[in-house]
Amino acid sequence: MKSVIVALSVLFFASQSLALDLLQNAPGRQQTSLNGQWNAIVDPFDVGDKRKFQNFDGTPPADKLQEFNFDSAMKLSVPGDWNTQDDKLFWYEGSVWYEKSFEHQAKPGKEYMLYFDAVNYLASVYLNGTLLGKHEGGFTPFQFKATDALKNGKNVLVVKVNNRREPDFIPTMSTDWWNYGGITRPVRLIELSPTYIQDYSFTYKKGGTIAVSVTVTGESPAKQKVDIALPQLGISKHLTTDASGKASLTFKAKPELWTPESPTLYSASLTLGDQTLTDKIGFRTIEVDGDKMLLNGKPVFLRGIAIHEEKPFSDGRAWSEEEARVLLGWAKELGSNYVRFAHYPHNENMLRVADELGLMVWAEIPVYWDIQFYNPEVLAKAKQQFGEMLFRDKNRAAVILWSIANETPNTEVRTSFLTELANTVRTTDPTRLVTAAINTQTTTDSGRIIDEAFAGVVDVIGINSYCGWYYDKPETCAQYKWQSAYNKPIIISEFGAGALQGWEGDENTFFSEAYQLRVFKQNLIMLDNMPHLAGVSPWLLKDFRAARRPLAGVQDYWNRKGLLSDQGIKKQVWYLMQDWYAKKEREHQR
Ligand code: GCB
Repeated sequence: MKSVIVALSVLFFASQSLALDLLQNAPGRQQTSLNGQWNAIVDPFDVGDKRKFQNFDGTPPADKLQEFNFDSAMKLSVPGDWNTQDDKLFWYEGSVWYEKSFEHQAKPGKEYMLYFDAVNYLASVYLNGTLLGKHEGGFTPFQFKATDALKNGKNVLVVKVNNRREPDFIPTMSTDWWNYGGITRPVRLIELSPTYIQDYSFTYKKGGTIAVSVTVTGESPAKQKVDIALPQLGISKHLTTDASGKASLTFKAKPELWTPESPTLYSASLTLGDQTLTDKIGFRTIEVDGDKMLLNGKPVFLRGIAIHEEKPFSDGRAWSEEEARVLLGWAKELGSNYVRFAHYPHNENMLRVADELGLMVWAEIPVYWDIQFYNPEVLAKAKQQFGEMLFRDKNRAAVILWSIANETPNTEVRTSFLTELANTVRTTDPTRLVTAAINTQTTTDSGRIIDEAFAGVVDVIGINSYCGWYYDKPETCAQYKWQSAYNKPIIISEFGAGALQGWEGDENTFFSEAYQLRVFKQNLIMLDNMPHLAGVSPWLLKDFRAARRPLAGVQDYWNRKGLLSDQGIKKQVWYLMQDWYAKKEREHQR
């Protein structure tokens, strides 16, 4: 009887996996780019909604005053945040109507999908006057079928974007990063055959097997033949989809495994009729054994750096491959084998370049500080955002850690919310580790004890620790004694101090480079003595825009905790970290 009850309760409480019908590998599809200059009308009072000022199809507005006229409106670049494109919009939080016309000739028998890599935060999409759909969440992709609304000849696409903060949003009212609004990532009109490959995944399993799964969708998904090839491995397989369009296969293979030192990626192709999708796939395993993280079965120490998705040499949202190469190139130069993509899903280029450069990735959604943990709708939003990120990035070997939260309060309602989220993530992707950045330890005279229940929920414990900056003298950090109630790997997911690059001042002067250096030196002694330590990601690569950081002449609305200035200039602390990572690498090789 007992076992039956257990089985039933498991069934009852089992978290559902996050299934989505997004397109896998959007950049690799046949498409027309809708990037470029768009017309834009700033609408702080949401007059556009109420007055129905536009027919959204290019015909003149019914409003005889024609106050809302796209033709004479300002222009904004897409992709791009609006805040750094026009001084007047620097602080703006509200609605902007975007409009773009484009020519289109439908090819016989083809389907078309409008795919947005990300819009922050709410988006309503109208094509030739038809509302295709709405999306919530600022950092993940979404798509709408466009075939029926498209016309041959001129088409008018209108997107209402709103980035106003609300209590039940993720993130919520307060964050320590800039609330950049706009169509911040590419917009694609993707061309599909009536029956097409919607999704696929490649997973490597311990002992030398590769599992491939494919989902075909559209007109007739059943009994479709899909050819899979990994030519460098001499592998070519044929799959046939079942009644629901799914097919999977497991086979033996001996790929060279992906590591930071040798990030081997294999060309993969999936062919359905005359359509072929290609990708580059790395194979590796990641697991935890006691307090060690094992990459391909071997202990690995994560030498990392936290990164915000901002342009390398200025403020503004980054989105391009070129920018990803600069940001991640710096991480490599520092001696990193790992990056923490704070505090939201970064653009797909960041993941693909990390795959290529051999940087293990901590990926997270903006469950940041105190969101509405009691609100089931907010839990649903967290699952949706996680699902969209996980779906997009599941084929990236670089991603080893899914982070579900950053610095959340130690309350029962938060722990049950995050436990549910952790279970959902594990059910959806059992091949990676779940983590979170935690900052609620028990403080004693001599240090800190990691003992809260939530640390028991994650596979790897992230700890944000600001000894020497927000509390305690730097010298006390070196004396810290850390203890953990859990025999699990710990990553110091943040530590740091602010400094204005080039600012004169001695090591007792807050915001001088010398003070920042002093804080880092003492923290590195702490880290050298820390039990269970499996990695670190100091806060952070580069100074970034933050509305919470007003100090005139020093911060000027920049968070100054970068190892690099807002223009990418190295601070003294950069070289200290670089030396420490070189030392860690040598220790690890021994
Ligand atoms: C933190 C947060 C991070 C902030 C940082 C800071 O603990 O996780 O988002 O930017 O501290 O600079 O205070």
